[in-house]
Amino acid sequence: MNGGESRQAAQQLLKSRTFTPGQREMAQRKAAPQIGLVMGSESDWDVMKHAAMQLDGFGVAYEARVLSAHRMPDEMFEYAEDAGPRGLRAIIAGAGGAAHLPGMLAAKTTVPILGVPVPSKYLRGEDSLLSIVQMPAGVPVATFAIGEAGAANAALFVVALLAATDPAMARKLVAFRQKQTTAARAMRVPPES
Ligand code: RP5
Repeated sequence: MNGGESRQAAQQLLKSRTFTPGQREMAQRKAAPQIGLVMGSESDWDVMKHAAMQLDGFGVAYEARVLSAHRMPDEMFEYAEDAGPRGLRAIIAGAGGAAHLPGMLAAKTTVPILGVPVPSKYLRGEDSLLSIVQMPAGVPVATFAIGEAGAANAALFVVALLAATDPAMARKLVAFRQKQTTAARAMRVPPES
């Protein structure tokens, strides 16, 4: 069964069965990913899993896969071309070094691309950052911080995009921010304790 067929099967299952809320969320996630989470290598996962964790926390349906721009160019273009027709709302793309994956995806789709610079061995990700952020005018890639913070924030940015048309998601995002505010207000440093 290919990806399209398995999604169709999951959608059929969704229509034909009664679910508990948890089961429905799980089935919806399998049925229709809203977000693509792609990266140039499995070695990027340690960073990119921070995006996955945020998407999981907000119950956003996503698919995660390796898509190497220079080792899998044909698959990369196919993925970008199919992204819109498949209903992906955004693609978070992480890459390290000469990080052309986000820009090349952006070249082949108008689905918003969010680039995450992955730390590299010799230049600590400064190469990745400059490769991703310096897109010539006309084909944008929204670029985030190097590493885990960038991955997490790319996912949170996706949540904010979805929240614009999804009130339940908007409420979750407000609660998430409020939790951080509460935690910050409770912070104490040695002179006060
Ligand atoms: C890039 O090269 C990947 O995004 C990764 O950050 C980097 C190293 O890849 P591996 O040699 O670990 O596969 O394409």
